[in-house]
Amino acid sequence: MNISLIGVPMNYGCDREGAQYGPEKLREKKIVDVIKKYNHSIYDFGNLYVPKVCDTEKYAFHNRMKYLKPIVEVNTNLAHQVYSALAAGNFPFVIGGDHSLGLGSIAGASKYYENLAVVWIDAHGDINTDETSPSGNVHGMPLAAAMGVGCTSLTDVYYKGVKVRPENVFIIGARDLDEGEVQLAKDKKLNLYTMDKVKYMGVDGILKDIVEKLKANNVEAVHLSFDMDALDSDLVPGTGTPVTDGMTIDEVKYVFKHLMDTKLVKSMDLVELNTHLDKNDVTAEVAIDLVDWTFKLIA
Ligand code: Z70
Ligand code: MN
Ligand code: MN
Ligand code: MN
Repeated sequence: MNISLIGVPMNYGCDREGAQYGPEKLREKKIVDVIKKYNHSIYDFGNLYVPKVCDTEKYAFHNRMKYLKPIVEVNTNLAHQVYSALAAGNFPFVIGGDHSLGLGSIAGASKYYENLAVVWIDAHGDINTDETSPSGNVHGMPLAAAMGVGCTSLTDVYYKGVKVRPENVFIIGARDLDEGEVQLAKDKKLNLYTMDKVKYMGVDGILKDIVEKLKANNVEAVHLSFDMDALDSDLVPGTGTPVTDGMTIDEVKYVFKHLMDTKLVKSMDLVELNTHLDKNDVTAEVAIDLVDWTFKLIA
């Protein structure tokens, strides 16, 4: 497989120091060599340009969304990089950076694929809007925006309109949802596999459900978006908002394996590694281990 590696050194979406150094840390940990081990051709496109904006300008662009302008700019460029990579027959692998980059990666993938699904593995839903967000942090909003819900400045990134239909949205591992997110998930009938549901149905049970729905919905491609905080807080000190009662590394690997087995996964994000919060690089090492596993699975 030809892999396009795209770094997004951005922390405007989480408003926390440290998330912007994810790409640098993963390259230091030899992410390129790890992927190459499995006979992939990897093209490292480096990091996207992230404009500098002072924190005094946090709300200069919108009164309820922090750093809106640079987030939209970076994501528009990311979307086009992802689209171009797919058009060239490559697998775009986007490394963050905070999860606001989901806006761009989904927009790029959905421009290329008519009937895209998104599998979002995360302790959070990231389906807030500027109206429901308790924080104003845009990394809590990208998946709502991708469904066409929320402020047009986010929903219209790269091109106007809905990027992914709600029935094609699958959230796995959620256990820290805001009130507005619970409501939206209900209203849109999202495929929401909270941690409670994962425990109740088992990882096999939810995978069976997801694979069936991907087939029933005639899904053409899956964009896999992995937030490090899906893992249990004990495993990932180096992420902005660790949450207890999360997934184990083996559970994540098992989910990845069965998703890759569908042959539908055509693009992926790995986000929310925070190098400032990390302890002795344990979270970075976990990320590298998951990258190793992922690219061993991809034919
Ligand atoms: C909260 C919000 C979030 C990641 C925190 C938190 C969202 N729902 N996402 N950490 N990765 O502010 O919208
Ligand atoms: Mn997230
Ligand atoms: Mn999260
Ligand atoms: Mn608005």
